[in-house]
Amino acid sequence: MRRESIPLLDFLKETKGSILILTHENPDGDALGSAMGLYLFLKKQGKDVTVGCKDRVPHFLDFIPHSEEVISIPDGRFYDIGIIVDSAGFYRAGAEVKVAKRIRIDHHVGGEFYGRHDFIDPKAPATASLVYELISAWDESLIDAEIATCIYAGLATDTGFFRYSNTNEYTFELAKKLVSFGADPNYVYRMFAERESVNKMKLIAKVLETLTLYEDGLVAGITIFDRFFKETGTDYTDSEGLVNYPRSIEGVEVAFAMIEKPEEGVWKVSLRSKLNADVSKIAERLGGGGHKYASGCKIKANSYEEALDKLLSEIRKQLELQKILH
Ligand SMILES: [Mn+2]
Repeated sequence: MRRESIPLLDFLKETKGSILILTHENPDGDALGSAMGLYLFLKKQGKDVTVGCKDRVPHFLDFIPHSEEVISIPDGRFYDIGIIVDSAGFYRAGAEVKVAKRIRIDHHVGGEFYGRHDFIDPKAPATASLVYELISAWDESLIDAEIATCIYAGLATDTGFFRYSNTNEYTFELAKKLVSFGADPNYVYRMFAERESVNKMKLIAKVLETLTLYEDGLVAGITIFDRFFKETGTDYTDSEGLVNYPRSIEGVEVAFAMIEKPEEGVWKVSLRSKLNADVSKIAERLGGGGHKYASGCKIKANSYEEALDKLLSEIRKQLELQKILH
């Protein structure tokens, strides 16, 4: 992508302040890859930089170079600058942090804006691609194999390993550059996708039992009850990506996964669209957000049935608005 200038670049070059890079809670590959790529690069530039996350690094992302250096927030320390990546706002960190200046690097539509140093482009295939733009415009020669691996992990996971609709000529151009800097596509894929536990397979079996179709097969959903984790010896992080099962069914336009979070008293919902439906609109009406093809929200309800009803009626409304459902 061609840009006139990136105000954040000049700001970071100048600053001598302490920097805290944050990901959203329950980080995915793009959030952690973006944060770690930026962190490693800023360290090489001699900046005072820390990277933090509310949750521990999940097993499927622990291959990301130096991810063991991620600190747990809130940490009580005061930072001059806070940079949150791959998030619609600082609220997505899921914990209070003390920062004097807030900055956002992201590719979500909408969200909170903190000023001219935000670096946001909803057309970017991943937040990691924005981090790449920033650091390559600064000093491409500092991009080593570890930094390239972080960025590649973000790009590959957010594009479904180059299968989703955000995969285009630019995505491959960037991937090519990252491979030339030392990222290994097969390594990243094996580490991310082929280190599942037997317990996770047992979880998938239970979850697929809940698979239900609605609206004559245009909508498909799965439910992950909290007891499933206990029964199979898995945890919340094992629910990542399961929404792709209902999405993969022929004729399905909107897929969802409802995940019970009893400690928060909510149902966490992941929404996916295959072709035309804009699931970000559904998530926004339920207090969440995201992209046209991938969004999420949390639904507070007194029962599972009530949460499901709320969700299904918003999905139906969106399909009607877009004339996908008549
Ligand atoms: Mn992302």
